[in-house]
Amino acid sequence: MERKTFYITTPIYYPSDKLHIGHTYCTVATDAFARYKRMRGYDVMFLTGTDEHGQKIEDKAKAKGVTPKQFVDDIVAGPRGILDLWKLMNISNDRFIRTTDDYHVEAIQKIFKKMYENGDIYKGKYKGMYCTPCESFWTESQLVDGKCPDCGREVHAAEEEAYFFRLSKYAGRVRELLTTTDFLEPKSRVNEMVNNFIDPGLEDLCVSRTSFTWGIPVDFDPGHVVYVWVDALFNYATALGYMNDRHHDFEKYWPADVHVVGKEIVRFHSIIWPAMLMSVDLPLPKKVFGHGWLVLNGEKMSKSRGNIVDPYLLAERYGVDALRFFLLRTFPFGSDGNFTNELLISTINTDLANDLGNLVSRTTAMVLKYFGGTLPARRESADPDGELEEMILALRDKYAAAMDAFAPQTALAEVFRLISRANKYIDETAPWVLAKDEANAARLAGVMAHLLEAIRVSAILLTPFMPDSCAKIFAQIGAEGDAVTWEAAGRFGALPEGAAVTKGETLFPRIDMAKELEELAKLEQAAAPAAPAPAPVTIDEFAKVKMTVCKVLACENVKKSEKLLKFTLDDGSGTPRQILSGIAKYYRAEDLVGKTLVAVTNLPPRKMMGQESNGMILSAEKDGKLTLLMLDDAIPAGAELC
Ligand code: ME8
Repeated sequence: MERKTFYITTPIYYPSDKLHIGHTYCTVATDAFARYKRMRGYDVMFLTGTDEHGQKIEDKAKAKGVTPKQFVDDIVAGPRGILDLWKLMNISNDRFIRTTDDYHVEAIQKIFKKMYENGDIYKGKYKGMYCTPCESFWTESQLVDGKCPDCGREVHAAEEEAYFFRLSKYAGRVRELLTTTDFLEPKSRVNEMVNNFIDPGLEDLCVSRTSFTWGIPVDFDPGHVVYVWVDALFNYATALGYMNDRHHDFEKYWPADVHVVGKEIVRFHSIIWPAMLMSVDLPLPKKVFGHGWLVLNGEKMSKSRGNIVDPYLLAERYGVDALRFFLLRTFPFGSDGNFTNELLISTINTDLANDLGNLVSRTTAMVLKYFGGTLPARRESADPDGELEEMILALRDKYAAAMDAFAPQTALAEVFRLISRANKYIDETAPWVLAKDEANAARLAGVMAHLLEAIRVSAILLTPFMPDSCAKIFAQIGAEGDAVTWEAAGRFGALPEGAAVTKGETLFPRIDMAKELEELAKLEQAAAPAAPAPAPVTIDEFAKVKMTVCKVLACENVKKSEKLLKFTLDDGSGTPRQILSGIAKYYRAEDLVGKTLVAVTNLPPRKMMGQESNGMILSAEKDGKLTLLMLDDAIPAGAELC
């Protein structure tokens, strides 16, 4: 019988910068889904790749003094590039497409022509606002606070002769697809698409550019290059051989079972992509799943914001499997998740070192100590074996339901419920007590067998997440062949009699949190881009700041504020000046009376904790330590700094 196919894709990544942990999240998740489906016997095609055209790449290459192709070659295939990263992260993609590959370029030209010939692409003039980083045109009404609604960055006015795709023609069919089927998930994203984009009116989409050249040329109209999103989206079809002879799997795998994409590109995948497929008369993908972002302090990671986390650094420090696991265990896939180093380390320590690692090392150590590594055939059951057995038997279906719903976090939570239960089972059955009396040998063997089964089934189900570590676990408990299949994850007692347990290396060493956080902070600081040099000020600008010598007449703490001190100052004008300053942590109010300080005295008044402050007292700060600027008491109040 022919195996059922499963075609799954990640987005194709922009090789404009090195990839960060957010990109890794998307690819690792897709990899876990692909491995899960393979384990279930599907014939899987897992595609990823790179999206190499567009103005952004052309600009960056120019700035670096290389050709766009040289630029992308380095980021895709160079040392520590995208291909290296996926190898490091143990990504099991079956194919990798680069949109600069010849076959893709030719196919896109044919597809563009096909849509032109069927009347869905026509020539017109484009006027609008363009976001270069997103390669997106926007109308004024779509902008948010005058900025790109996707990334929040500056846009600029652009006008050019261009080809348009009749997106408006497909609005009704796309709306129906989104609202009456499970095409787009999670469901919350459907409302966003319908309310924000479809119902306000879908305008035809500008699908060619003349303002730059780094793209696929429209072969029947030189000077125009194909809009990068048309070029990019069709990768999912060309990579299988659509409109080209390089590959021959289109019939076999199309339509895609799922496109896994980040939430900001759901619009392209759930509106523009199905509309273009309708235009060329191809079956639609079965699903688009829009996952959330990994954020740092609430902000999306991006190199331009300087807040990226380097997957190479993390994988090298903690191991690839621990990183893969952390990403999918910690954050619900459909929502945003806040990445912190603390969370990463505590997840590794709690789940992997304490729970899983301990279960494996305690169990294997006991089987070795009590039985020399091989359990005797005579085994006895007693409480609480039944409960553990039931949990083991029920786990596979729960896990499958979660994985089929693209909820890896839930699937992992189920596995870890069993792992915790198994650890508790050790305490309840107290094997070290049983071991004291030879008469308990059969019962002790029964306990060990239950533990080994809990480990075996857990490791099968954890394999899509941590392939290498699970292979090591199988080796330690002597599980192989039929005992480690999906089918065997649904059975109790699949570990063959006579299986040999061996002692292995520590799977997940515990990390000293405090020491590690300090180390990481140092490494991140060393890797951080140097702060840009402050913009120079002219002498005239500097002269605008009025700095006056002041004597402290009175000083007290501001009620209900831990930070603020209230100063009454003699600034030489004859009228006392009130300034509030956030230095209560560093000075006692009474110690400052009579001191000679410097204040900026031409700032506009501002209210702090309901009280007016007229200026700013100068102090010096280094490494978190703050010192007021105090002058010789001989300098009179009202003297100006110059
Ligand atoms: O969008 N958290 O490429 P891309 C989670 N070339 N996911 C993140 C993320 C984060 N912090 N940062 C990025 C493109 N991603 C297009 C795709 S497909 C035909 C063309 C995800 O390199 C992002 O959401 O900017 C997207 O799904 C993927 O990485 C690629 O982003």
